Amino acid sequence: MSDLFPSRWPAKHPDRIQVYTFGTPNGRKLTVALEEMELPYEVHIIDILKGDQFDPEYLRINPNGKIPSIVDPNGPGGAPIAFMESAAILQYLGDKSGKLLPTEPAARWETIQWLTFQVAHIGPMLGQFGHFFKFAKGKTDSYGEERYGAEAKRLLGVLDKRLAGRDFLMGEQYTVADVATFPWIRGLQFYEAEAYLDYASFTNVEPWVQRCLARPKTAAGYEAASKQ
Ligand SMILES: N[C@@H](CCC(=O)N[C@@H](CS)C(=O)NCC(=O)O)C(=O)O
Repeated sequence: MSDLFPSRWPAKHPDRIQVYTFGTPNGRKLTVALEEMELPYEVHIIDILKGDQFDPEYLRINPNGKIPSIVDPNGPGGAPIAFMESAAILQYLGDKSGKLLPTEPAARWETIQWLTFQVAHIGPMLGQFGHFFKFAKGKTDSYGEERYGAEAKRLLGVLDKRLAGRDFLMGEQYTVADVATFPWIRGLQFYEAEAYLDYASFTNVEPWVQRCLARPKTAAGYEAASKQ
């Protein structure tokens, strides 16, 4: 068995990709991708509300103390590999499976561009917005909510424009860019922020979220990040 596996979360199926995650938007991406890619995997719940992400055993595979992470016992050259950062992992899994990441160079780079847009903008800005809008309510003045709310709306506008006339971010093809992004938009329900952000006015966005979730493997993967 690979000594990369954190011993606190033993693998029942050490031959499968081990996923360390939690039921948040970032946490759901990998299980959605793994279902769609039909790669065998095993989920370990890292309870970030209880501080599991700071366990030294977990920090060995994710020095940044965040979910998600993976250990693939059968990495490049057949050697085990552990790594963090969902965009890197999604590209790795795309290459490994030959699915959700176009191989034609122009389409591949455009997909990576939208994937990067998610990790650089959608995640950090909507995450900060959710913090100030839901969790810090009454603890600060309205500055944070207004600043990140304005940026969240601007980003929803960028997505809305991109999705006009397209089924998915890359058009007809469902890719890792969709997998990374739609859980964040779905997460606005959890923040109860739809009215504040005037979400309904971004008319191309919710139909796209529904198209993603209508895919049986995506729906299964979306739930899998909260089940051990
Ligand atoms: N850029 C990272 C972001 C990961 C991230 O922010 N994860 C959050 C959950 S959505 C986390 O682990 N938070 C725990 C903490 O901040 O202590 C990725 O895409 O993997």
